[in-house]
Amino acid sequence: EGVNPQEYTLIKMEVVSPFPSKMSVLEGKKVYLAAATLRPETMYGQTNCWVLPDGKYGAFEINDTDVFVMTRRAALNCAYQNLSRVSESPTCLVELTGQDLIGLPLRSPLAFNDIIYTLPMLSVLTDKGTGVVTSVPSDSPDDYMALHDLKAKPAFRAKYGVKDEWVLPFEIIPIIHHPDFGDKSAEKICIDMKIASQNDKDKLVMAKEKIYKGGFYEGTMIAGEFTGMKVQEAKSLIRNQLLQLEQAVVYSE
Ligand code: A2H
Repeated sequence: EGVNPQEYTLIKMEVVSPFPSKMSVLEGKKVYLAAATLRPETMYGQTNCWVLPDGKYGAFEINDTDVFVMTRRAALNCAYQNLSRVSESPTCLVELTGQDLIGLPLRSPLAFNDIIYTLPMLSVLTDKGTGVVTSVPSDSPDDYMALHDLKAKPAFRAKYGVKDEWVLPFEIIPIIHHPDFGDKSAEKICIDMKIASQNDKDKLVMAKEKIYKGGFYEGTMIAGEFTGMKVQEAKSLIRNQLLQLEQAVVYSE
């Protein structure tokens, strides 16, 4: 936030019913975890969704049918961007914690996995975007290390009530060829730099600096409808398609 507004694409990750008891008041509505991304062209590689376990979220009315789960801060921004049933006033149908959301099964646009799960990531910020992040471990070092931690550490899964079947079957999906780091650039840089966990913040900052520019400006799509196209060109086509099919909305802050 500040003087330069950031424009995100909010990906509508649909919560599959039946809903858990804490969300039963939402039954009959279309409920989405609204994930803020700057890289809509990576959505083919989604393996899961991230929330902050201690974070505060709510289920907010967007219009007569749709409900978005996100932070209240994001819902207030939405209410000034035509993304609220009542203009300029968010309506919260139920308050939820990140922990309440863990394990929710989701259907997410463009994902090759039919169902993906909501999982804990400790680096999710609740004062950026919606506090909901979609996970693409092939191309995001943060996502790669957070999924790696859950896969490698049964005690970490147990701490947050994460079932094995929400994590272990999900493989890294190659979606972008990076000229220097290959087809799973985030995995390669994390292994090369011997990053130990999602808490290895300084190394993760360096890892991101090393791969992001090349992946975006010189990368090539190797999955989906735009296979063979430069990432930079595919981005706007994929984004427009998501917006047109109402699988995503524009959000600024
Ligand atoms: B991006 P910027 Cl594959 N807390 O989406 C932590 N991270 C958040 C967040 C939050 N509240 N909200 C969004 N993000 C992540 C995909 C992706 C992203 C890939 C590669 C790079 C990348 C899959 N995760 O971002 O600080 C989201 O992750 C590189 C910048 O606003 C979002 O886009 O610049 C990105 O951070 C927004 O970061």
